Amino acid sequence: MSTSLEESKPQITKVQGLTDMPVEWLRWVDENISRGCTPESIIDTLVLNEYNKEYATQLVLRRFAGDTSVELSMQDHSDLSQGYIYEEIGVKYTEHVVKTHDREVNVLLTIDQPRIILFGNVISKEECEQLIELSKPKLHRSTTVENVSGKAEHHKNRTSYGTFFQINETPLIERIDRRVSELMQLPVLNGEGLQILHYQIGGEYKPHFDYFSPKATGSRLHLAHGGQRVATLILYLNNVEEGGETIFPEINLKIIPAQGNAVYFAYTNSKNQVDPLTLHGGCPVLKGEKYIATKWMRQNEYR
Ligand code: PD2
Ligand code: ZN
Repeated sequence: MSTSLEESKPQITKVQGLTDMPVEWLRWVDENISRGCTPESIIDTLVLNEYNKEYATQLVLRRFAGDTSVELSMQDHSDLSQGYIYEEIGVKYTEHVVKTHDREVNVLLTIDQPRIILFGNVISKEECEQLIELSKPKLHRSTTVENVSGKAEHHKNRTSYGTFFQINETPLIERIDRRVSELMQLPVLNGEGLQILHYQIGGEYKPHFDYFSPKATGSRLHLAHGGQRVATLILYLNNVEEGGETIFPEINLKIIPAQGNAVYFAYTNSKNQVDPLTLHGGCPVLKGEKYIATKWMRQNEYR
């Protein structure tokens, strides 16, 4: 992360409370976002430069979400208490067992804000093993989306190896695509292809959002096909001896990978707002290895 703001530093008002952020610092925040820095690292630097933590957090999360209009004056700050409007988006199960066409899935944990569900028994041990074996010959270093150009790039924030399957590519993928679509209550065709990810020791995916930053120029290309991403399902294909948890740092939630379980989260409402509380990451694997399958669902049919 670049922190070379030495020349502009003297002009910066050191604040204890909330105030406007000088444009040089706003530019610095945006540059570091497009470079792929984590929100935490940017916030930490702002705090080191005596910005109020809450102010810095709100500003950085908003700009990550693409809201570059916020200069966060004192008046603006009153809006922050409202922020993302929670609607009845995504899936909400009241029953403890959900029946899909071929499998009964357990609901293990639910959170409303942000909308998160932990499922158990989503996929069998045999299916997990088959997915892993099918993916092995075609795993490649994973990429991230660069905010300005929208191009896929290798990035130190994401050190997994992955591959995508086409929708309904094989009978196994077809069965899982259908089950996942039933659980997520969105059409199979709204899904991006099932992605398999493999993390070796030290492999991680630093905290990020799965949605495309609504105002970043690099998002345009991605939003043009199928619209915004609305929800994610991460299926755990093996048990990890140590590390490899999926974390939601904004709400201090850590999901331990357990074969057959899956974590669901939804983040886009009908106003096209995206929920910054769904910031999430994959912790470094400390012992063993980690395989997951990820399904990203779009607003519309994805092609
Ligand atoms: O591997 C994970 O736990 C993880 C964490 C964050 C996967 C993803 N995001 C993803 O595939 O989007
Ligand atoms: Zn993710």
